[in-house]
Amino acid sequence: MRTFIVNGTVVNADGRADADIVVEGERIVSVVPRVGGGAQPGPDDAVIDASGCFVVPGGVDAHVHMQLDMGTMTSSDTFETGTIAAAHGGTTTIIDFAEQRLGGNVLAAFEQRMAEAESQCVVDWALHQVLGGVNEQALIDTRSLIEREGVASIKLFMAYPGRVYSNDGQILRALQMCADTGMMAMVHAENGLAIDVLIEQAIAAGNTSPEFHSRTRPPELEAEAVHRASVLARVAGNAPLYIVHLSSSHALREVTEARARGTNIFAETCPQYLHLSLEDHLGQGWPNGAAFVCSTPLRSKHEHHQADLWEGLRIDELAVVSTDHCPFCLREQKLANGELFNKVPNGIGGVEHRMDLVYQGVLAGHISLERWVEVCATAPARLFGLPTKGSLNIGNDADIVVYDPHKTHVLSAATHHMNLDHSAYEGVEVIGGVRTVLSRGEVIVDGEQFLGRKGRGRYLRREVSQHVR
Ligand code: DUC
Ligand code: ZN
Ligand code: ZN
Repeated sequence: MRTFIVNGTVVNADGRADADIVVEGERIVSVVPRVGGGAQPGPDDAVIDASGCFVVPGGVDAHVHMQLDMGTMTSSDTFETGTIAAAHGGTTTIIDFAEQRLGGNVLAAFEQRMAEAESQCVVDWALHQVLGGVNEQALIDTRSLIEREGVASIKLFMAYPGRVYSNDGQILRALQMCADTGMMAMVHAENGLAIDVLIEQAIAAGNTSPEFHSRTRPPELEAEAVHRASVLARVAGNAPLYIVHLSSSHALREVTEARARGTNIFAETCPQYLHLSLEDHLGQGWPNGAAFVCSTPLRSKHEHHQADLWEGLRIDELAVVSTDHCPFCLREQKLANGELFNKVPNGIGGVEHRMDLVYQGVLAGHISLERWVEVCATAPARLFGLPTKGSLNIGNDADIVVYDPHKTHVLSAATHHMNLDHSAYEGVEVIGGVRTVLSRGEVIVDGEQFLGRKGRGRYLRREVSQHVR
């Protein structure tokens, strides 16, 4: 059976057109401009009328943490609930992480994560490999994951000493492996050793409330780490480097300067840094202030970070918007370890709201419609080796979103689909919204109705980034 999506405006990263899309099985088989009459469905074909709507590629969220094991607790969305929420928000591909912990085995960590995700995802999914203990064996094993499992990216931490932290020597070795193989090195760029001193001093002074999470992670220590990572990447032979959850003007400036020097560096930001600020939880105290504890932290409204991040997206100094979706329920999880900012698990839930929140930037004139599609779908697909995702081209997977620019809704824990008892975006009004979502040709969301099935999502073996070779 074929499905025709008719009467909409098809938007890709490189332009828009009044066109109809024909889907056969799991693939897009034609995109037919309506100037020539459009596509003509037969009596047996399904027809989706997209009048008044944008027809865009399904979103690719390259940074999420479903059921992330933190030792004493696990992030609250399972792969099933998190991907259902993603689907409702127009995201049809997620990339999560397999995590090697300090002293752990990379291949065992990968197998375990595969087993957790495999039977649950409702949309297509892939994994990055976290290296939490870089050593010779870990690098040998990680290198083998490209061929074995189609894993083309790693993640390293410059924060969290004693946990997943890598020192500069370890980072250099991992980056040399990336320069050699083409694997993308994602880096959490914050100077963890300095941050730990500031945390210790804040606690000793009795400054324990939630906003001290942000105050002990100043933007200078993010920028310093971005700079150091970019230098190490160059010294390693210009390894492909991707800065995750970039949150500040200071860090963005370092990315811009590194690019000007020819560094192979890319960066993502997240909806929380575009829409929320330190002032959202200043003075809120417990428990509500804990909702905004995430790393990198939210920045002050008064320092122009948000305006700079939107501008960075517009001019492609920032390539991607991912969510870093990492939800924890407020009382049972965020507060489980007591009312101390440094004991609150880091993370905000947002996988469902990314497309809507970035679309608000189109309405505000920060970025174009095409750029919205690019940063939410096309660029992450290209950067992370998913050639059949992220654009509405003939032959690509039919991951398609019918997006209604006239819909309005209010974001709230009462209505979202994430397994999360609060929302960092509670009460935020958005214009625009998802109407219909297809994943590999199957309608999985129709209005408010979820029509997909647990386990239907497919594991995606990935290629080396299109930006590498
Ligand atoms: N970094 C992430 O990427 N996600 C959750 C917490 C963190 O520090
Ligand atoms: Zn991080
Ligand atoms: Zn993350």
